[in-house]
Amino acid sequence: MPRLFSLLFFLFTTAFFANADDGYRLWLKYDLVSNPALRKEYASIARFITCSENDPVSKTACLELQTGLQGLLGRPVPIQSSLSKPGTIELLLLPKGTADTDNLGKEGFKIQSARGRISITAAQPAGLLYGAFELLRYMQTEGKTGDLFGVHRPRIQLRMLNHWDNPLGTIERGYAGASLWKWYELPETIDPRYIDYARANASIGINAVVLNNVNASARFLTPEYLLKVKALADVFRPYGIKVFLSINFASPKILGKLKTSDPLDPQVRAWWQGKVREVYSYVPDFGGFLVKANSEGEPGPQEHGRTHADGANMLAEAFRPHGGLVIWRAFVYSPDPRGDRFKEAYQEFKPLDGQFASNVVVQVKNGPIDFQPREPFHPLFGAMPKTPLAMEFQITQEYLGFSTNLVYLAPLFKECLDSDTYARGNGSAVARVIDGTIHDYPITVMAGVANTGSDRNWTGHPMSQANWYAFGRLAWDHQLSSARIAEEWTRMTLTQESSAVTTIKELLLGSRETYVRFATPLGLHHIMGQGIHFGPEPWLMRSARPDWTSIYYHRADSLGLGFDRTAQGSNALNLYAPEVQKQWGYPDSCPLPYLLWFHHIPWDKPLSTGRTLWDELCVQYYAGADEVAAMQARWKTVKSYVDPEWYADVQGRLAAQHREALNWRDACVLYFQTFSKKPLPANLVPPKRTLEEMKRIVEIYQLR
Ligand code: GCV
Repeated sequence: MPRLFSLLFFLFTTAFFANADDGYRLWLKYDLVSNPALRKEYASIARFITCSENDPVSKTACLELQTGLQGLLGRPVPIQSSLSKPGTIELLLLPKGTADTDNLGKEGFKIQSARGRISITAAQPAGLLYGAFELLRYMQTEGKTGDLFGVHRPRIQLRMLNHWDNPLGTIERGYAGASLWKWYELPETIDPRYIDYARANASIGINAVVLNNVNASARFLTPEYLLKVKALADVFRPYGIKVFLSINFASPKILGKLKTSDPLDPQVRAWWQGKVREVYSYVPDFGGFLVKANSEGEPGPQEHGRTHADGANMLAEAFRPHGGLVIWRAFVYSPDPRGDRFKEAYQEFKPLDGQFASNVVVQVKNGPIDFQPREPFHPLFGAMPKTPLAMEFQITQEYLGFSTNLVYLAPLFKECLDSDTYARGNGSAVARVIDGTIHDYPITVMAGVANTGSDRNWTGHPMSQANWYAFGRLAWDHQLSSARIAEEWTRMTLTQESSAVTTIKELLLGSRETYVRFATPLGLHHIMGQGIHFGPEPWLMRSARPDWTSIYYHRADSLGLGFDRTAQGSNALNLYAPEVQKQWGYPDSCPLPYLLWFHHIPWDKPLSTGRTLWDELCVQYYAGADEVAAMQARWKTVKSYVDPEWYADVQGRLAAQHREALNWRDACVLYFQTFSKKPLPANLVPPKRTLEEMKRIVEIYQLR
């Protein structure tokens, strides 16, 4: 293993630095510190690195620190094994059982400076790894984004990427090329990119990955594929990353040739126990299973008359001897035309609170529908005190313009994390629910559906790297602000020039709201192109299921627009605490961003802006499209401060985004006008295209 590791490290460093700035190096560029005074200062504190620990993760920490410092300082920084002259950075594990080690936990670290030396201390090797990256981040951002010295600890235990990668190399909802995992080449060939991926994750604290799609193929549990999974786990382990798999609940039938996959059947239980034992024989530190069951056609316990808890607990029993977890998804909804999809996960899972085994976590999407550009927080976050709930965010931009749109997602993540559930009174923010503060959850998890792929720049849109980065940083510390994360990322990735940093930061920070404005303003949701989930299709009225159409959600008619979820409508509001109901329950006081999520509003109703609903809707659509034009103009101002390849790539994508924003604007304004029957506000120039033309443009995306 050590040999393999050195070889991989060599391959990675050569691959990582092969090209100038095609985006491959992500935020780990380690270019020379441009400010000479700072470079001198850093050089004086980083003349040597002392590493006396011998385990693989500590060794990674030392090598990463060395690689980073050499780049930043422009000269070699030798690693030595004994202590410790002035100018040394020392990585040290503390003796077990002291107050300090208890305080630092498994992954925390402390950075101190004394007698001309900097020490990074931790109770366990992962802490040294995260400490090394923290020190590097400090230097990469020229000390402008946060304090270095002191104790740092993650707020969430499992900070996890969920890959929706399929066995044949495609990625469900992936917009950055093919899967990173070359299943047919594994385990014999280890693509050096695997290690680049691992180090990027480690640098932002991600410590777990689910390798395959939740719409899972059973083949990942065969011995042939477990060997491949083992090969990846071996690469990721020195970076502190555990591997998980998504499973197909019908595997006992598919692979075991049993007559049933009923979770209460003794043979099925024995099959899973044997299978889990087998998985651990390949990957001794395997993390566990992620399960999508009885959702969108995936098999699950309900086919056998059993509950989600029966299914999850059966798997949990198989994991108990090995210390693994079952992460059971709450993304379920039935095709009831009279129901409200908003309520369905709540109705299925709330009654099961308290029935799950202690090694089960229920993973809940941030909102009740499906990763829309804006959603209210999922009502389950306020309703499961006895069941550890994991957060599931989507980093890949399924509903946010794929990889042609610049949309920085930290504000979307923060909006949900900061929402108060009132589960235990005032101050019960979603973040404090999932980090265990409110209900003392013993296990805490934040997952993000990955946006990585085989594109050279990893994420398709180069600026979407910021979303991978922001997810990791927020999973480590959800108290960080979107602005700070944007500044860190910009300084590490694009430029140190302060006016350009400010401009790029502002571009990032405003981008999500701009997308909401030109696509789904005022609380509209799920009116995008059918199936592909790209572009507008508000007129969609027929689909395989009613809750896959647009009219199910916007409910436009001659009277008004929006989904009435009050007591007069579906009463979904009732799933929230009374304080939340009070915020959103009345059309006159409901904040405009959530208005049409909860209310059917007459076209003529004056809103808090002083405009009627119809006028406000038009103003938002037009403002959103104009804002994209403004983003293009602002990007131009940073031209001389960012790499030319990046500049041109982002410029092209912003132009495409502007075209798409105009499509959203014209399609939605013209379509909703067929209900409102009103002219546009006087200061807006009506679309030059007709509704029929817009329908044809959008239909093109649906053609095979
Ligand atoms: C993996 C949405 C997506 C599906 C995805 C599903 C899920 O419906 O469109 O592609 O399937 O969510 O999260 O399971």
